[in-house]
Amino acid sequence: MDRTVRVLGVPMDLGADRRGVDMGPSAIRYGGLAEQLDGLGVDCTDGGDLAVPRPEARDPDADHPRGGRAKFHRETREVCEDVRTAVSGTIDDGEFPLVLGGDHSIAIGTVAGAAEPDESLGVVWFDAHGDFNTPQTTPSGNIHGMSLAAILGKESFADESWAHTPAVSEENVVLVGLRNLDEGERRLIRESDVTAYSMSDVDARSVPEVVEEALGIAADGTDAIHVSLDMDWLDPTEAPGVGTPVRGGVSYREAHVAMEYVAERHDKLRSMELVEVNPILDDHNQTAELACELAASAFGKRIL
Ligand code: B3U
Ligand code: MN
Ligand code: MN
Repeated sequence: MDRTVRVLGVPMDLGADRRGVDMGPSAIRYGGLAEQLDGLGVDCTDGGDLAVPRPEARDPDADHPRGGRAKFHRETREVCEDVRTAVSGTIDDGEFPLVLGGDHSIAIGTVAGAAEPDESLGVVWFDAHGDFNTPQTTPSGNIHGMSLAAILGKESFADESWAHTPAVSEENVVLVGLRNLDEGERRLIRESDVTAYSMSDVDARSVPEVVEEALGIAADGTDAIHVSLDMDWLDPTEAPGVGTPVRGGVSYREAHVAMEYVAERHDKLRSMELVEVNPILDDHNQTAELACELAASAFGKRIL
């Protein structure tokens, strides 16, 4: 890859219930991200970590101003606005933003930054969960379970300019690997124009087939694509260090093959994020190291 990668850490844990995901950026760096990319000959700079308020110092103020529940709504907006600025600034400088979470609420900022200036952006969202709850449907009030619905301006998010990204249209959004949906988000996904591949689809077909199709849908008629990789997409035997593990995820090899397909699309890939690594729940930093390996595959590492 000829572009310089700029790593941006977002130690965000306001969007999830379990503490520890704020240490994700450090764990991923410690897991060898720069070394992996250097080994590939990819230039890599580190933009450091953005500031995130500590949840203990704030009132979760769970009410969403337009109805429903969304904990730390104001703080999440502030952090996501900073993420947006950092990501769009990186792109303006001709570099590739690789964002390290943090919980998945940060994607609201990453996608907004990647979508500037006013171009169309396709999104592939690798996740066990739909992240398609809204303040109206959420069972938890946690924004990491609502981030994709926020990006698409669903329900209470409709008029929120910090969250809703009109440059992303549902026809170019693809969820891959679903196996845990709440009833309300399930309905919203089915009513929407996003494409959603559950693990049943992956079983019936194959990871290469589904991922190739997913990337094609995201790339179809768009100017660029963003890849959002929630590490709970993988099976917990491979990635135990995540806040909400769900059995029945993809294997180590399948995840690598998927990222190799992402690398094939490098001409269109504008940004990527690795989220939900929780070192407190991890086994010897295994999940963070795997995240680094997967990033290397996404940037063109091959076995032969
Ligand atoms: N769907 C649940 C749980 C959840 C979503 N994303 C994660 N967990 N990581 C919720 O709280 O919305
Ligand atoms: Mn997620
Ligand atoms: Mn998830």
